[in-house]
Amino acid sequence: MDDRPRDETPSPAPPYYENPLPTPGTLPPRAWWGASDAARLTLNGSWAFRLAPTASGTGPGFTADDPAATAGWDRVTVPGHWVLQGHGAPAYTGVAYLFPVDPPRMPDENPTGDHRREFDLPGDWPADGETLLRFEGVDSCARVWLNGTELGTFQGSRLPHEFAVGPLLRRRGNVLAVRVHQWSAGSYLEDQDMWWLPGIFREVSLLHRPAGSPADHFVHAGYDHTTGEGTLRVECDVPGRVLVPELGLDLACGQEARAAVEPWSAEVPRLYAGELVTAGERIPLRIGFRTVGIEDGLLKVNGRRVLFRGVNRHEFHPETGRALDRETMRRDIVLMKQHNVNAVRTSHYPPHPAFLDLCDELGLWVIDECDLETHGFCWMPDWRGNPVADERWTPALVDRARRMVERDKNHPSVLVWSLGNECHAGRGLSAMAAWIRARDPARPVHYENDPEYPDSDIFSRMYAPHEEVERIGRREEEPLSDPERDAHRRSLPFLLVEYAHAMGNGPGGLADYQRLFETYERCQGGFVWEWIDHGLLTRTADGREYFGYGGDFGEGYHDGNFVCDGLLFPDRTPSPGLIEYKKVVEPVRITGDAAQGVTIRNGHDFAGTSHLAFTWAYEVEGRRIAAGDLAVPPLEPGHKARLPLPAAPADAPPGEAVWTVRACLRAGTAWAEAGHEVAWGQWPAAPAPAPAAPPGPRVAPRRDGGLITLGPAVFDAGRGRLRALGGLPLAEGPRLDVFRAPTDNDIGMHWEPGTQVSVLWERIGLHRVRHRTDEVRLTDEALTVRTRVAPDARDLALATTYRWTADEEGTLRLRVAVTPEGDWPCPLPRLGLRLGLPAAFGRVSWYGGGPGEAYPDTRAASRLGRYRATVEELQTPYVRPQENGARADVRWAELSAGEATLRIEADPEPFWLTARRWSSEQLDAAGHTVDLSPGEVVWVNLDHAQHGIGSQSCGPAPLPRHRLTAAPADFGLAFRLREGR
Ligand code: IPT
Repeated sequence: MDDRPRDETPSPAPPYYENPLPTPGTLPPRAWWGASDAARLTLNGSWAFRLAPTASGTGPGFTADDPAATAGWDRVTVPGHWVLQGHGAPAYTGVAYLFPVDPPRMPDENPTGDHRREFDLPGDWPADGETLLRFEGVDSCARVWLNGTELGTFQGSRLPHEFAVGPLLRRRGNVLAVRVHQWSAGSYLEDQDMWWLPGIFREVSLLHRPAGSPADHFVHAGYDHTTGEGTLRVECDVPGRVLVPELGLDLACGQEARAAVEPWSAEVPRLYAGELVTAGERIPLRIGFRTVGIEDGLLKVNGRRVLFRGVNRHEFHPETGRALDRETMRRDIVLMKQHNVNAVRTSHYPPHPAFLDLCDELGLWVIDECDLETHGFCWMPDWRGNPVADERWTPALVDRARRMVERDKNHPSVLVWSLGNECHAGRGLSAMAAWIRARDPARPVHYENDPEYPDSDIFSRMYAPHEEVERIGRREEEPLSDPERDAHRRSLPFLLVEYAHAMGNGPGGLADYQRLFETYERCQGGFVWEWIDHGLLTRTADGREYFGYGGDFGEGYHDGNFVCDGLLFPDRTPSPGLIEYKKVVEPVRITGDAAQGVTIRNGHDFAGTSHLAFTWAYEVEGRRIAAGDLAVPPLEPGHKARLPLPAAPADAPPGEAVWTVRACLRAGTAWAEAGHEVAWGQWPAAPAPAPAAPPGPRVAPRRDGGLITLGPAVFDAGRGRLRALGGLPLAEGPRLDVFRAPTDNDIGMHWEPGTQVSVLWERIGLHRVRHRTDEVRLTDEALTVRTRVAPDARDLALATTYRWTADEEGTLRLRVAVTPEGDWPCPLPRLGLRLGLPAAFGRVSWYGGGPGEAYPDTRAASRLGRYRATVEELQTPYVRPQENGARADVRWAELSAGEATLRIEADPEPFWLTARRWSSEQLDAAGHTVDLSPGEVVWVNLDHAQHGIGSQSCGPAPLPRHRLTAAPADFGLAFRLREGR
């Protein structure tokens, strides 16, 4: 028993890393500016480093200039994370804290990295003025010494911190020592769904502040859409002048000027170069005139409702984690612009400040989000202990809001401040919102996670199903119990701040959401979750590369591949999801029909169409027969035009004909070359042609010992399975297949409504169905094989009849009839045939949907054409292997090996084509891409139907019309083997 007199032993003050209060010592936050004429010195580079298991560190002091202080230390690169440089390991959890929840305390195990760097000042470093030491981002808590003197400590990983260091600096031999703790009180505020990655992961620099230079400045640049005038006022703490030569402006700080300007928008990111001239420093300004606000229940920029075609972006690189170089930041924005993305939410922390410069320059709407998430408290009753509801944390929360707003306030791209993510509700959030509104009344505030939205100017939801979004669009959402709160929420514009969870194959249902955004003005679009898979580049023992996810780094507790849910693969190759998104959100809609010509609708909010060149093409069976330019009159935003198309070419060959009209950039931009395709439309040029000529005279099947021959085909007589076609032995003859390697969306999340289909598939045993042959019947016309396909332990079955016929030209035809028996409790993954070809059949060409993968609710980008690919190229390398690679609407496909070609034709229903060098079961068993290796067989799936993809890995299941319900079905295919080219 503890019998110490409690009253007499005051509990010791918490160590700084467990103290949630912002520490004195750092300077007040201020705007970030990339360049000025004041001197700077980067301290990035190679630093001495040692890792200790606890917060007290190990070994002798390292803070002063003892040359032996770092004897035996290792080195790390700053910016960087030590766990990605051979010290300790990264760890991934989605919601859970990786330490016991007892705020603000931390366990003894608190990996602590001592960093030390020596430096000299450049010879011309000014002797006057002040010098600041600036950290752009340290995860999660730092204690800093310069030349043996402690400067202070700080928390707030994705936020800048500065110290005044002038008097401590020496010309030569400075020693900067930084102790970084992985865990701190601040970690309770940083429970974002991402890798836990400690370290000095953004720049460290010395900034000279000349006498008479400003501590801060605030550019206010508005736009009055009724007059076309911009207003400009720059606040500054020292006297100075603001010059904008292009506008002939020369005004004093604090003074307001008006001038006719071109406004800034994400679509037309017009920036004016200016300069803030003070006695001590000239600071370049990049001024974008724009006004944002909520008006008539809508979020408007420059007087117009805007539609967000957004993505949630984490900062991520597969080798350097959250330490990103400028090229990578630019690459992200270029890829976004090329894929018609116009908005970014900086989930869930302010990005590297240079990213926002690039958003200003290249044009993206930004929701800048504070470095705040306390999601892990959701597992305590009523979110007990949640820091946002505990006023001891309020100063830390306001400090974070302040550091974000002050740093980023001068970016025209930043439209909205977001308080943070997934913190539920609490007064701390209100304190943040109040501080922000007082400091910057010119931008709306967003917060999603309090259902009553007391602090938000936007009604915002994540992963809401389509029907809920539609209800909100109609302003018919379920009322809140408090009428005042309800009235407030009802008055707000609506955003899906996260939707369409892009984990693995998917997301499905994008086009169905987009229809709602384009129907209901209150629904102002959304932000796909998320931009990039956070897979870490990893190697097998024998050196093969793959992307690792949760659990691959020895973590005891982890959330697996939930960290790989982006539109880009970790190496920044676009996934099919991004290609689909590009099509779904294209800012120009091109539709048409054979009779009426083409309709072009400009869906931009600000831009006209004169930057686009339109072309038409007339294609027959995927071959271009005629093409030309289409003169489209300039269209204002929201306007449309209907235009005639030329007469169909008289000499066109017979066959299926389509019009394809494309809109491409006329001239190169900062993010794409001239000719880059922005939008397209395609439609039949004539009613579908009559079905092909009826098959020629049929040949009769013959029984020949244990075999049956039918024209070019040989079957085994016992089971009626196709063995060979025209001399080509099949590894496996076509038979019914309803299994697919569950996608992440099939596996789903237990908290989502509706049962996860993969669980049902597994329970039923769809991955190991049995085939029973009930009858093999020969008639003069056909070979008919009646079978029953059924899983073990159930009375469910698919009665399946194969009817084979052949004609004298050597074409083998198959008609399949499927009738479900029993009560199927789940949709079928797929319904079609699987066959196995020898491994040499590695080249594929097809006429159908392409070039990329498509499924019933991810097929907007699939365009009818003639395509070719190798079997390898048909694979989509999802970080966790799963069903992938289907091509939609296939009319015919040819698989070739040397001189031999197997042609498969729709007869008449188009089919889904999939080919891979492993079976669906092998695909299912693989955990990583390196677990798959080519076998002796090319497995081909020819599907009559596929189940939709949906977004149930965090969101709704496929919509009912994309479900593949077990029901009677009937489909046909024709096969022919050709030797020689
Ligand atoms: C939502 C989070 O905001 C986001 O950070 C990420 O975790 C995403 O989900 C899923 O990948 S929260 C969700 C559990 C509703």
